[in-house]
Amino acid sequence: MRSSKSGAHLCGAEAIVDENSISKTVYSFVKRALSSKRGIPDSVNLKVEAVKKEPVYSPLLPVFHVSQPPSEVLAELFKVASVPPSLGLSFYSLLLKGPSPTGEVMRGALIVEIPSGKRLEPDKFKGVRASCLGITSRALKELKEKAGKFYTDRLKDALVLTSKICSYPNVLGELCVSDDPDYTTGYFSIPKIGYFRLFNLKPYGLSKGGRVIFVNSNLEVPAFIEYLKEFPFIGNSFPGYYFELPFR
Ligand code: WAQ
Ligand code: MG
Repeated sequence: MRSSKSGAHLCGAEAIVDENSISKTVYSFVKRALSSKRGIPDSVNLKVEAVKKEPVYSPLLPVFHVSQPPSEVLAELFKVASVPPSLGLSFYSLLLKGPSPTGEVMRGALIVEIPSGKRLEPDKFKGVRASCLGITSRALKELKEKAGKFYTDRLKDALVLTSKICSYPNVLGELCVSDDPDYTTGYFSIPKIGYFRLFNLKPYGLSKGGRVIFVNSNLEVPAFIEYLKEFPFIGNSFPGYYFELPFR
């Protein structure tokens, strides 16, 4: 699903579900589009497609609940991911300003090459959108149990999305700031290490945000984009929800 107003992106969502859940899912996506805090859309697009490729089943990344303010940990997280902190932080600022050339929110993610800082996404207005994302009922149950009161559906969606992104060779990490004015929680995730859940990542009330995928120069962009769009990825287990950082 994606919704827009006067051509500007408002919100989007995608899921792999079984046949019995199609109507329910379509209904919930329309409801989500119409209740977005970013505004009332004048257009909602929905696409329902059969999964054509054999899905890849994979464990989700573990989640680290970061209690420190983002300003105290972001630089360290960038270092762990081999992203130069000054470059990482400059893209964080860009997300808060609106990363499209006109300062608006993009529908998809930026792809940024490290160490050059060059933007590799072919369309700088739209970015690259990942799709074909699913989670098994067993993995969802594990996630809900382990996250307990910290579980939200947003966490589920974001964790599946970034676990797919981080499974691709030559990805170094992904930074995400929601574009919803009332959702100030975001994350930085690092392949094989985890999803670092960051609170108060942006000022309350700001309708800006976005995603940056940091990659090294060995990454082949067209194949990566095809992977993000076309290859079904289904999370089938969840390692754990932790309150201490895995380093330090
Ligand atoms: N593929 C690529 N980029 C996307 C996608 C996608 N499927 N969906 C969203 N984006 C980009 C797009 O530029 C949006 O403006 C931006 O990300 C933010 O999207 O509690 O709510 O749907 O741990 O606003 C993460 C924290 C919440 C969850 C993320 O993102 C938690 C969120 P939003
Ligand atoms: Mg949003």
